[in-house]
Amino acid sequence: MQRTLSIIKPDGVASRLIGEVIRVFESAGIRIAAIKMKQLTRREAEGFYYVHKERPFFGELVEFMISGPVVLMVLEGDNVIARNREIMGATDPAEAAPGTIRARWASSKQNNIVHGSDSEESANFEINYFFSQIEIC
Ligand code: FUP
Repeated sequence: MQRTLSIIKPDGVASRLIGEVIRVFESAGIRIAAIKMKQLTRREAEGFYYVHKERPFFGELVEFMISGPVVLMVLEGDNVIARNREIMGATDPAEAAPGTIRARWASSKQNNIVHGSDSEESANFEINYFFSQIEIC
């Protein structure tokens, strides 16, 4: 059993897609082990994306991530890190496979509805960044 961090980004929340995204995960047999809504502070968003801090899009990405509340979730299931990445689709919605969350609802590489950890190492960092052990069921 594996865990990963999923975020419904501000565009997903603003477009009232919280229920749709959770439906996709639950329909795929993925369990929601923790969930909360939060308005990220600039500091929290910068810390979360610190691996991207030298990238040209970092400033805009942080602005976007603090532009409204997000939904933070711990997903649990077999091979859930890779499965969630498949279900989300490619970063750029133009390249995302049909039926994926990003192909269906994302509008750009930045405004792409969801985040999902890309490795076990980042999943551990990201889950612990937002959740304490007692918040995970
Ligand atoms: P992903 O893992 O699919 O979310 O994509 P990356 O780790 O490559 O990028 C992290 C986030 O940076 C993306 F979700 C959105 C943002 N990004 C941009 O805003 N512009 C880009 O050109 C690439 C990524």
